[in-house]
Amino acid sequence: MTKPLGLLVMAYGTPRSLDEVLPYYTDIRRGRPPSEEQLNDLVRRYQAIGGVSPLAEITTRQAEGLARILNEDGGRPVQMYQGMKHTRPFIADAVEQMVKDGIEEAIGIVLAPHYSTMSIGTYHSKVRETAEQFGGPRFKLINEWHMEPTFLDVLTQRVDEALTKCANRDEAMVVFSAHSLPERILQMNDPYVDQLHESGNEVARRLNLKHFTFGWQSAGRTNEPWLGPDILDLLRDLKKQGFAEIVSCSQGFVADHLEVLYDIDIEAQQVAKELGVHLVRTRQMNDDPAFLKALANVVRRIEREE
Ligand code: FEC
Repeated sequence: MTKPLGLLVMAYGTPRSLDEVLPYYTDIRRGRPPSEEQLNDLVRRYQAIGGVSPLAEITTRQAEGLARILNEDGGRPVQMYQGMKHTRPFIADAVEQMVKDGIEEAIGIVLAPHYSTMSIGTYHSKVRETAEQFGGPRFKLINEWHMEPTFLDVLTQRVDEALTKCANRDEAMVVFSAHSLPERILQMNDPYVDQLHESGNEVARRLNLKHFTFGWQSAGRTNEPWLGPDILDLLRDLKKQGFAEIVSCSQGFVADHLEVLYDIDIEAQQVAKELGVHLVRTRQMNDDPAFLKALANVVRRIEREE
């Protein structure tokens, strides 16, 4: 019998209660605890979205749904493991468990579409480091999947659906956004910005959009410059340009979580309200079967590659 293929599904991770916010935030900051003010601000944001983020639960549904599709498509069976970047089960825990279970070959996919050395690259370093430490498994790691045609089908449908909520869809502006990163990635030949443009441009082409642009959201609270324009400034600028309806497509994320439920649904909506702008957000992918099928296509394709 063929041995199952290990499937490591990786995601950001989220605190499961407000008590876990401090260790989580400390991990994000690579071991440096946040100041009391920073911690209180983050706790306040979690409280504003109901106390905890739905991310953990959604990640589990996505990972289980993806594994189910792969185990029913007639291809090599998979054994799925979840590995989080900043909470338990950590990526290292998952890799260690794979070794204990005798998994020899595995594929790793991160639940984020675009590659940056500072995002997907750091998940991959952790996988490689731990696989080396435990002597396996042999991994094929997926760098990016933002141009997978079936993923773009769902993304296009989501933007189209949001546009139907606008009074005048032809005059609405679509803003494609992703998590901001420190501007220094621009000196590192990093593909992140180009990839965000590639998938956004393709959706715009498919929908024949008259008005679309790119912005950045959720920048970190550090002293160095981050990629801009920030989505809040962009909203103000677009209002000045005369746009009364704006669709926000957070295409860098695939789940409802803090960066969407707070940064867009609360913070950006507040700015839109002050400006008198109608802001419509596209629905996130979550566990939409069409989205999970798109991920399954990506996994099978990389499996076939030499
Ligand atoms: O719902 C939740 O609880 C978790 C939401 C969440 C997601 C997420 C995704 C990404 N991040 C990325 C980069 C950075 C960089 C820093 C940074 C900081 C935070 C903080 C929180 C947070 N991130 Fe995050 N991120 C999420 C949550 N992120 C909370 C800390 C407080 C704050 O700044 O708001 C800055 C680190 C530093 O201080 O040095 C950089 C990127 C993604 C998208 C790719 C991915 O999902 O991995 C890139 C979801």
